[in-house]
Amino acid sequence: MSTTTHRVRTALAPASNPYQESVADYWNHEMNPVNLRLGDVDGLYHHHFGIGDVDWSVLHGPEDTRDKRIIAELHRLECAQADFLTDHLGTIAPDDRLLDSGCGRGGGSLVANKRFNCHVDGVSISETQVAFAASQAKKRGVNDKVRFHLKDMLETGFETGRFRGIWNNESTMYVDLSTLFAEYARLLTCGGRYVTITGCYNDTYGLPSREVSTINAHYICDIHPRSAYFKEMAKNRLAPINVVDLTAATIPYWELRAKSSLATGIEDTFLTAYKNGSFQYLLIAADRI
Ligand code: GPP
Ligand code: MG
Repeated sequence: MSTTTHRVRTALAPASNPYQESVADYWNHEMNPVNLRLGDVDGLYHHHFGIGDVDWSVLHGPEDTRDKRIIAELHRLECAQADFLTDHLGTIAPDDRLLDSGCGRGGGSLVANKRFNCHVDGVSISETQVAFAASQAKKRGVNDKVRFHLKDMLETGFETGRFRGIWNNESTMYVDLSTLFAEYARLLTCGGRYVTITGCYNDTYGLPSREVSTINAHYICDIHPRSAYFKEMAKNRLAPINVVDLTAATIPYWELRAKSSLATGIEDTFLTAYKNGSFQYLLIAADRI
């Protein structure tokens, strides 16, 4: 029976092994209000965390609109994170192509298209996410330039040199970096830009802390050490141009989220991991040389 299930799923999705199938299954069924209700604010559905100072006044005022104020504030901080990533993609022309690698429900692709009026391809191994993202692009009337594909970021099948820019917004912890960056070295045009915002474990702490292990178990991922990003970039023609430690900037987001009715239970773990120095939230931008 389980063999049959496995065979049917493999035929539908590009997930290439049981691990990827379990990740696809998580995202196919994920319906957290902290993602859906924030996205409902303006139709930008994100799957990343926020940065910047919190307006703590949202906790005060009428009780019946408290949730609404907190949702708007958390969404503002997640949108600020998406804007910050987009700022690091460099100069992008309307004819250029970008790859949103691990696109989730597609919010980041819409942000980049709005900023540059460029082509964006988003890829995910979750059928549900791809369908949701495509419907959002259609709703906004940008589906001529923003397209979503059921594809494995490690082996996209896109042609060599297609992209002026590629980003991962909190999705590199689902894949092997050496395979990933080899694919990006192939997909990026020479001089193209790669940007990632990621949670990584801090090499100076030692090995992954209890909190990092808890985060891995929560999202079924495998958080890499900070050093692995630079080691694998250097091996794959990606030369870092910017590294920004966003750890302090993301803590207020988690503090507000922990106080909200949308908390999923992982908030205190993130706060402890950031505060004990075992975990860092980084932006890394690199040029394809
Ligand atoms: C964000 O997604 C989280 C991930 C993509 C995985 C882990 C990220 C790290 C930085 C370790 P989400 O928005 O769906 O998560 P949540 O439901 O908790 O808001
Ligand atoms: Mg979220």
